[in-house]
Amino acid sequence: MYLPRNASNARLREAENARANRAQIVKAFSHGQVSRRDLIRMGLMSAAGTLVMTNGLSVFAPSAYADSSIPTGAPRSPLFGVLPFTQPMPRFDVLPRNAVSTLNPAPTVQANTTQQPLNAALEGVRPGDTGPIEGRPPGPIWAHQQFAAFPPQVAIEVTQEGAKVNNVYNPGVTSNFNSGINAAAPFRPTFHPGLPDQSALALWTHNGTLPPKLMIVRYGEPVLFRHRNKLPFDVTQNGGFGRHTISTHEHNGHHGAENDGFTGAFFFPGQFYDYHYPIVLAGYRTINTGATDPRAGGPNDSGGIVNVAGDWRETMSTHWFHDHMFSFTAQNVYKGIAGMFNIYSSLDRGNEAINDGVNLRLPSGTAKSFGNLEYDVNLMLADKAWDNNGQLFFDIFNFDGFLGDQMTVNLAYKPFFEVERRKYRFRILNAAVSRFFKLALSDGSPMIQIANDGNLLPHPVTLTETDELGIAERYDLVIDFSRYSVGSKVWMVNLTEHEDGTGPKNDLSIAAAVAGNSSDPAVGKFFEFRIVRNPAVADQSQVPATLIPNPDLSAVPVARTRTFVFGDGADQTTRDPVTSFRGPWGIGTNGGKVLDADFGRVSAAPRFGTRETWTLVNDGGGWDHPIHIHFEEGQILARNGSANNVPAAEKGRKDVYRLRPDGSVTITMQFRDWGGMFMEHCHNTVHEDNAMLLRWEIDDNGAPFVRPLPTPIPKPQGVTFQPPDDVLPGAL
Ligand SMILES: [Cu+2]
Repeated sequence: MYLPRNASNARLREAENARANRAQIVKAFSHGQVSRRDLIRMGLMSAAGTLVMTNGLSVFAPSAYADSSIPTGAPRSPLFGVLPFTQPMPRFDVLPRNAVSTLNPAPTVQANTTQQPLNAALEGVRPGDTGPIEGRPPGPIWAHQQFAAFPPQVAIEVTQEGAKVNNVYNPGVTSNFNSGINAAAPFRPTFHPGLPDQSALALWTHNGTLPPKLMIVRYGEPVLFRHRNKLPFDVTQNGGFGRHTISTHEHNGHHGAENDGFTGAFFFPGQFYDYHYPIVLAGYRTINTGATDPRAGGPNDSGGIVNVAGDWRETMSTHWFHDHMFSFTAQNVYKGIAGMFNIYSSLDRGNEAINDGVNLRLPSGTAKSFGNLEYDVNLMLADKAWDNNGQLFFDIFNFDGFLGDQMTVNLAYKPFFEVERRKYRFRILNAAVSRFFKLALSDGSPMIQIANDGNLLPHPVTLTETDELGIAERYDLVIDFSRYSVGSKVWMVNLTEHEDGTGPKNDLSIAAAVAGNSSDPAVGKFFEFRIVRNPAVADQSQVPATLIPNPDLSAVPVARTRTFVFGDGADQTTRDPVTSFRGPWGIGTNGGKVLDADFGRVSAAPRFGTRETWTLVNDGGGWDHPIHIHFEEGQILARNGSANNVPAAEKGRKDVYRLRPDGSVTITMQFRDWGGMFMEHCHNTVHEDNAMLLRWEIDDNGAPFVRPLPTPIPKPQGVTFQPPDDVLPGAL
């Protein structure tokens, strides 16, 4: 939410007062000092959960200053004199890959329930209480599936922590591939060196530091990813928004549910949670079980391939991981708890020189056997807002969605990036809360899209403007800078204009966006490429005409079809204080009522080993909902009923499906290899949190699974289980 450029001083004051008033309510609400019921009684909130149209409070209240059609909420974030394109874009901070033996305590198949004294500042803790050191739900159902078959070979540890200086920044490349940044220098927690540092309560990140973290893995090398929650014990120590309990989702991991970051399997400050990522190809139990096809594999340490079982056409590449705390995902991700995850394979080696007939030789580098980052660049796009002190600001009472007014790349305000005259691969993540981005180069030059979401496309798509990236979508774009001369510049431009969080309002032409006249401050140039030199070694990378074809499902029967309608005006039929939430948004399943989220409700339970076809329907109202389905990559069969409506860039496997206004998407997925409870939700995380999310599960693969699964209820003293609050008719 933002004010127009020409807003009067009086209007700015009004907006700042409204922002401050809302921030007070948000704070009181997040601290538990007032309940939703209290707010309703005070006349500040409707029963549906929306803030009422009170002048001086609501972003939608009619203003005394009718100088704009754009809803206001906050004055523009102050820039403290900082100009765009004056700081280098930091490359991601690569997480160290350690021996599993370095983990203390050693990882266990079932949650480690060794007791520890609990900090009395935690909610519901009395002096003398103890609780388990690991927050994973205990027992066989939440044990690591196939742990003996896929023992971890690499350990990666990370914390969730308040902002602090980074003294161990590892960009994975030398300084000349990081725009001259001296990685040995302390890296401050700020969006720009000229802006104030973020406080430890305002910004929460992995390891508490910037830049955001990158995890590097490969097929055939299972990973144990240990998360330690070092957020404040006192729930009120949150800088006004954010929740100190965490569940880390690997988006879109093909792993057992115990590793998926289920929204109700959250853990508390002082606890750790072990996520086990076997990094297997889907179908490993039934396809290529002898691991004889070198296209199904991962890179070894000497340029060769380690074959693995599974379908090579299920190879994935660009993932991300982020908090998935029930009803607090938007706040926690916005606060900084998000990283990226590159998966290397025999096809996508991260070494452009290896010419073995399997490697696609995409832009990357040549120095290491795999995972070269010189020309393979992760970009995390996110719009942010900050208050008069420069501290992150979030408005949790805008249930349409939250928009920031300042563009960041890798959490740096409008940076520049130095490139050589050659091809680069950019793995672009839309990490916004509610904003869509349509990307172009300022001079209208072509880009080649090679991947959508976690997956390389069947064929690359050359374009001058991308589609609108939905929240959580990934677009891998190859840009060839050899067309530019040394010393020149070109900018990445956002063409999609928002007026509010409902979805894209308007797509501008490149010229109109570059002109900078949009009333949406996130439109226009936000990222500068500086072409600084010729490559020292000739560009050996390629973009083959065929990348990864889709798995052939023609012989797999469709066991079930289901329909999910995403809309507002949702009902809630349960009252569980932990699992059930109220909000305007919801999902209707198979013709039933549109329901608010309850992670204790089972909405669908596909049979293990089957294929289903799901149709996701937008209930209308001009909204766009980017729907994420956990666990299995899907293929889009049709948009609005026809395969002809599926654009080329959506013809690969996907995990986020934009519904588009009044649209529907028909997808097909297989449910195999792993079990447990997963989710389906809108990835406009404000919609997700309020409460457009449902639980589905694979629960019929025999012991330890039971049908339906018991719901975990996390407490600092340990996770208990209760029967589902609800099982929708036809779910099982
Ligand atoms: Cu939505």
